[in-house]
Amino acid sequence: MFCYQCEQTIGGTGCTKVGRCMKNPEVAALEDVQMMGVQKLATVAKPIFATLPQEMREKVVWAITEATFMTLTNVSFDGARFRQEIASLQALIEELSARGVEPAPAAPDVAAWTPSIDPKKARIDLRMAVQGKTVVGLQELIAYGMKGLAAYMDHAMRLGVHRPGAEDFMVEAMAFLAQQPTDVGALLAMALRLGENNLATMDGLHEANCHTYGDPTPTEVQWAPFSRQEGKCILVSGHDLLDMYELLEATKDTGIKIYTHGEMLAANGYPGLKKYSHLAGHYGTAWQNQVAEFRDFPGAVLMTTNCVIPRVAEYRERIFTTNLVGVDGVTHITGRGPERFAPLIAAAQAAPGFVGTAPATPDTHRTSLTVGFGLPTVASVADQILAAAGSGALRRIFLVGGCDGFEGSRNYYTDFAAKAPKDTLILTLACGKFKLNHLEMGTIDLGGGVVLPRLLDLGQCNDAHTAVEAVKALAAKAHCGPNELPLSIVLSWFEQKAVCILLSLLHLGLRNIRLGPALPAFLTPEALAVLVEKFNIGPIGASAQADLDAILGPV
Ligand code: FS2
Ligand code: SF4
Repeated sequence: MFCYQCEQTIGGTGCTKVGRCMKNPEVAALEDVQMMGVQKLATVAKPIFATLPQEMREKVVWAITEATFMTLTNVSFDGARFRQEIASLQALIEELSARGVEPAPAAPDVAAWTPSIDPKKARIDLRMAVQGKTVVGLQELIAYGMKGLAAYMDHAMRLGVHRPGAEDFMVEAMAFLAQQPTDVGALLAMALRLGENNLATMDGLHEANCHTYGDPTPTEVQWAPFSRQEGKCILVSGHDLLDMYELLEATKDTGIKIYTHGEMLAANGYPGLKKYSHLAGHYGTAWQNQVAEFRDFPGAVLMTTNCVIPRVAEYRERIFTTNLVGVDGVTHITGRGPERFAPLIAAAQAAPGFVGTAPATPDTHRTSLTVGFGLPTVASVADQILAAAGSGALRRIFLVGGCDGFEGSRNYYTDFAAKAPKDTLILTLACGKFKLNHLEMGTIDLGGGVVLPRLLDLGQCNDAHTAVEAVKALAAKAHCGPNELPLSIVLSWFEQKAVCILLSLLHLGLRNIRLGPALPAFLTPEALAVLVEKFNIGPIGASAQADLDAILGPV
C-alpha cells in the first residue's frame, strides 16, 4: 500500500505497511481501485453529461460523490462495502458506455480500468516514479481536495440542496484528473476552481442546514460527564445533522438523553435541534480521543461521518455506523428515517446510562461550552468590529481552526489562543476547537454596548463558510480587500476537508495563511513553492509566542 493523504502519515512521507489510521493494505488497495473507477466513470459521463436526463445526471453525481467521500480518511474500513461500491461504479460505467459515445481522454491505466485491475496500477507512488513528485503532488492536492468537496456535497444533497455548477465541476475535475495532467499552470488553475466550487457547495450546505434547522444562535451547552443528566443515553459523533434530527425524533418519547461528540457539538446551536429537551449536552472532546471516551460513555454510540477509529474492541456491541461510515464487524444502520435507529435505541436501553455523582471537572475542561455563533450573529456586530479595529480597542482577529489530532505539536494552537493578547478576538471552527475551548478567554468590549466572548465558535469545519462570509462582509464594509483586514488565519489540518477549505481560502486570494502542525507530505517542496510564491502560505513556527510577536509586531 501507499497512502499519504492525511497529516498523520507515517514518517511524514507515507503509510506503506499499514495506515496509522489502521487502514489495512486490502482497504488501501480497494480505495485506490475505487478512486480510479470514479475517474473512469467521469471520463465516460463527461461528453454526454449535459444531455443526460436529470435522473441520470443525479445518479452519476451521487455515485462520484459517495464513492469519493468513502475514501476520505477515517470514513470507512469495511472492505466488503468497498467491493460493493466498486461493482456499482462498474455497472454505471457500462450503462453509460452502452450509449456508444467516445469517452473523454484519459491516461491508459484509467481508460483500461476494470474492478479487477491490479491495485498496484492505481498506486500514487508508481505515478510519482514516472511523472515526478511535483506534478503528482499537485494532482494529489486536487484529488484530496475533491474528497473534501465530496463530503460537503454529500451532506448538502442529503438535505435536498443542489449546486448544479459544483456538481458539473465534480464530473469535470475527475475527468481532468483521469488524464494525469502534467501542466503546473493548469493544475494550479484547477485547484483554485476546486476552492471556488467548494465555497459554492459549503454555501449550499449552509443554506440546507439553516433552512432546515434555523440559523444557529449562541447557546450554552452542558459538558458531560462533568455536567450531565442521569439516565440512559446515546452519543452522536460526526457531522450529519439529518441523522441527529432523525435520532432526536426517534428517541423523543423514550427517556433516552442524546449527547453530541466531536464535530456534532455544533448541533446544540440550531433552533430546530435544541428544541428537543432530551438533547442533553456534549460529551468528550475531539475524534482522536474517542477510544477512551466511547469506552467510558455509559450508553450507545452513533458514528454519522468521519472521523471513526476502528479500534472498537471495548465497545463493539454498542457502537453503530450509518451512511458511508464503515468498520468491519460493527453493526451498520442502513436506510433513512427515524425508524432505522431501533437497534441503537435497544443498545442504549441495555447500557447502564449515567448514574450517581458526576466526576470532578479537570483543568482541561469546563462544565459548559458556548456554541452557535452563526453568520447572522457575527454579521450583526460587523460595524462594531470595524469601529473597534479603527479605534485600537480590537487589535486583531485570529481565525484559529481546523482539525484536531494526536500529535503533541498541536498544543501550539492551545498556546496561541492562551497567549493571544486580550485585545484580540479568536474565531474557531471544526474539531481543532477542542484545543482551545476549555480556556477561560474572557470578553472583549467593542464599544457601543457590544461585549463579545473573545472566543467565538462558528461551528463545524463546513462553517468555514461563515468565516468566509464574515470576512467578505467586513472587507466590503471597510472598502478594502480581505488581506487588508486586521485578520490572521492559523489553520490546523489533518484530513482532506481541510485541503478543500484551504483551496477555498486561496481562491479568495487570502495570503499569509499559516498551516500546521506539519505541511502535507503530498506537497513536494517544488509544489509547495508554487503556493508560497502566489499566496505566501507557510508553516506555523516552533513557538506560538514567536508567531504572535511576528504577526502583531511591536506594541
Ligand atoms: Fe475533525 Fe475529523 Fe471536521 Fe475533520 S472530526 S478531523 O474529519 O471534518 O474536522
Ligand atoms: Fe496513513 Fe492517513 Fe492514509 Fe491512513 S489515511 S493510511 S494514516 S496517510
